[in-house]
Parts: sequence; structure tokens; C-alpha cells
Amino acid sequence: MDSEALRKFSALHPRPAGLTLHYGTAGFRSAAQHLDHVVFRMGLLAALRSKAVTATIGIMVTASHNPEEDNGVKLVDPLGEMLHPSWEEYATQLANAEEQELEKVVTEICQKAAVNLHKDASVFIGRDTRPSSKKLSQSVIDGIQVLGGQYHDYGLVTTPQLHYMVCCQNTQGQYGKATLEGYYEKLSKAFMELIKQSHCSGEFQRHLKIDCANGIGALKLSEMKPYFPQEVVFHIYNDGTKEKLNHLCGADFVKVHQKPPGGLDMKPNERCCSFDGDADRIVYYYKDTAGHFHLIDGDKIATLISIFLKELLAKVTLTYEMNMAVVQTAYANGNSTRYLQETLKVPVHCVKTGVKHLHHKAQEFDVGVYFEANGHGTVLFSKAAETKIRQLVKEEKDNEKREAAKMLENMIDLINQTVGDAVSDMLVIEAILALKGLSVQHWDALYADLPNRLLKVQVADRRVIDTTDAERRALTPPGLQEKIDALVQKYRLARAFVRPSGTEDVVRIYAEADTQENADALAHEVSLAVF
Ligand code: 16G
Ligand code: ZN
Repeated sequence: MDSEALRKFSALHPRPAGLTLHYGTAGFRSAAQHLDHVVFRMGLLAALRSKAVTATIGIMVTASHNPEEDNGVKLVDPLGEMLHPSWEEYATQLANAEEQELEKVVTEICQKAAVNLHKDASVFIGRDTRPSSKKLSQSVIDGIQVLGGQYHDYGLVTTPQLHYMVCCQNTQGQYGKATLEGYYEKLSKAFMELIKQSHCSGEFQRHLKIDCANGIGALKLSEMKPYFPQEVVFHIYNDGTKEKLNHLCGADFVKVHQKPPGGLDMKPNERCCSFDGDADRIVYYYKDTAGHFHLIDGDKIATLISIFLKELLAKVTLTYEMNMAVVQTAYANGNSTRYLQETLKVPVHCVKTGVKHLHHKAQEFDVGVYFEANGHGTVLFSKAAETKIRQLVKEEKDNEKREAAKMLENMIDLINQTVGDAVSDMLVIEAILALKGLSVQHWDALYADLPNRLLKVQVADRRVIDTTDAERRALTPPGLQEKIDALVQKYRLARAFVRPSGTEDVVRIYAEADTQENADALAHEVSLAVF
């Protein structure tokens, strides 16, 4: 290691005294002015990780749905997954090391993780549209170069696009070409092939209004437009030319407030959707003729996709058994879980909040559908299932079976299997609605969401709350779970839980019950019990 260069460059990216940050559920997030030293050091870490696993690593500068003034950074592992949990601790150590200790901490990480510093390193960089992102990504480059790493800066990309690039690079192009054109071509081709199989393909007219949260999604959707024929009409709103990122719009705003975003005028029964600030989440919604707002969240997206896939699998699995499951978190609406298990008869698994937990669980199945209620999700196909499906497309004599296999093959290509992707998810949903001839109202009517309420409260130390059973029960502080149980007993169809947030200094409370009044009352009562 070039100690001289490390000292020189780390002095250019000084750590503000007394600032401690943690690599949380979504990497580091904070006010942008506090992050320069963090991103420089994450450049170092990305280079170390790359040397450790002999593969290209990704690093994304974004704070997703946080206000424009914030920023953040996270690392992407070789197949496009989240950074391996064993390295999160190294990230935190490196970010918080005193400047004069930095070299020692790097050396310690090399020892613990068996990193050979003489190896090459390769890092892909991406960033969102925040005003602070460009400068921060320059600091990332400093970190990579100090350790002699190579980098490719993709500049402005969505988070899932960076995950895609990393996966393509490390699978020698098997997953696709590691360029934006490669991404657009792969997705648009699979989408158009799917649509061709729709019986009403002649009149295929897609009018969809998309709220891009004034973020990167708008830019990338416009770039993608030329790849689609004219019948595909996506209307872009909140493109970032007028308002601030995530301000009163975007998927998180719509989900949390259960109301339409600003900047998008909605006519009755029009299908609309919102991306979040880095385009890895999506929710749909519409307004009925009486003016009522209907949210179609990640749970209903998972349900739609599961219905579609289950039907196709039923057609092809007479020759080959494929298991399918849905992975959710504690936030999943109780009626979505009931519908999936009881009506659709698909096994459902509940895991802790955070994409890495859902992704990991979904890998256990031939077809693993995972979505968080907030709209982050995707579908994973096992290698064996994918091989079988592609083989059926080539060899199956039975027309109906072959057509079903073909649809599955296009779904495999259309869905971004590395991580939840608003653009890819949107195309999947639009294709399914077209193929099944479903309106947004039909989709919404699959089941009725149980009324629910999400609250957050500030407490002295959120870490006093420890949870178990995929965050559905509190272990500590003593007595809290008993209090929650007693409160839940008072209401019909009720459920409630508390968990410390992984991204903010708050405790989150979720409650659902038979009526909105009851869900609100239960959430409020549970919030009082937390103090
Ligand atoms: C992060 C997670 C998201 C999760 C959210 C919960 C990733 C990429 N993102 O945004 O999946 O829903 O955190 O936040 O893992 P919370 O812990 O503050 O409730
Ligand atoms: Zn996001």
C-alpha cells in the first residue's frame, strides 16, 4: 500500500470530528455535507472488496427517497447483490476511523478478510441526480485510485442499472451487455416479445402516467423511449426540471401518505405509478369516479406477478416440477398474505425488513417472488429453472406449453434479477396487464387491503428495542410485547408491531385493523406503549 498517497488523499477528505455513521440497511445515509470522507473511504473499501473476491464491485452514490440535501453510498457485490453482511462491519470501521488510524484499519481489514493488496481491483461507479452526487463520486474515485484500482464511471444511472452492469461484467456478458444500450435493448426486446403474445396485441395502447420523483428515473425513461415503438406511451411527470427531488412526490411519499403525488394530474380511472428517487421502487394507483384514491402497493404487485407466473408454471410443470414462493416482510398487508396463501395457494415467507433479507430468502426457490410493501421487489429464477424454461422454448412440441415457456423466458429477461428495479418492474406489470386484459381496477379488486397505519416515534435510544420472528415480536424492553398483545386483542383483524428503523433515528410502528379508525387508534396506543 502506498502509505504516502493514502495520507495525502485522506487529508483531502477529512472526517468531521465526532461524527459516527453506520453502514445500515441501505448503506450510509446522512446530510450530504457530512459524507465526503465516507465516500472516499468507501472507494477504498470497494477496491479492497474487489481484490478480495477478484471481481468487479459497484458503488452507488444515492440517498434514494431521502430529501435532496441528503446523500448516501452503498456497495454492490459481484452478482449485483447487496454487499455481503460480513463486510458491513468493515465499512463502518473504515468510515469512523480517525485519520491517523486509517492505514491501520485498512491493514486490519486486509488481514481479517484475506485481501491481497497486490491484486487488481475494478470498480463500477454510478450516481443519482442530487446536486451533491457528482462531487461525492469524484471522491470515490480518489479512494479507488489510492489502492491502485481501475474504475469505470457510469455517471448518472438508476441504482438497479448499476447493479445490472456489475452483474453483466462479472458473468462475462451472460446476463447482458454492461452498457446502458445493453440494458435498454434487453428490456425493450423482452417487453415487445411479451406484448406480441397478447391476443389484443393489434390494439396495444399503453397510456401510463409516471411520477419520476424529480429524479433519475425521468432521465433514464427518456433515454429508453427510442427503443419502443410508438404505441407504447409513457407520460413522464416530475422530471426534475421544475421541482426538488422527492419533494411531495415519488413512491415513498405516495405510500406513506396514501395520497397522489404533486405535479401529476389524475383523471378518474387513469393508471398511474410513482418511482422513488433512485428508481428502485414503484407503486401504482388511480382515482375512481367518486374521486377516491386507490393505492396499489408492493404487496399487490407481488400478487399480480405471482398469479401470472403461477398460471404459466402450471402449463409447463407437467414435465418439470418448479417450486414457487413469495417473500414478504412484516409490513405486508394481512389480506395480501391471506390471498396468496389461501386463494392462490402459494407459500409465503416472512423475513426482516431490507432487500438483502428478501433477496436471500427468494434464492431458495425455483421461482422466488419478493416485494416489500413499499414497492421494492423483483423475481428470482434459479439457474435450473431458467435452463429448463429456455430448453422448453426450443424443444417443446406442444404449442400451448411452448408459448407458456416463451412467456416465462421473456419474463426472465425482462425482470431485473439483481435487485428491485422500477423501470423493469413497470414493464413487467404493463405486460401482464396487457396479456391478461386487466384494467387497474380489476387488479386492485383482487383483494381489499386491511386499513393500516404507519407511525414513527423518536425515543432516547431506539436500540433498546430488539425484535424476533422477522420483526413481528419485540423481545426487549421487557413487557412491551405483552402490552402490544393486549392492545391488539381489543380490535378485530388486528395486528401490530414495533421495530427500530435501520435508516433513521426513530422507532417505527405498524398497525392494521378492520377499520381505518381502529388501525389509527391501535397505532397510537402502541406508540404510547413504546415510551
Ligand atoms: C432501506 C431498504 C428498504 C427498506 C428500508 C426500511 C434496501 C436497498 N433498502 O431503504 O428495503 O424497506 O430501508 O427502512 O435494503 P427503515 O429501516 O428505516 O424502516
Ligand atoms: Zn430507492
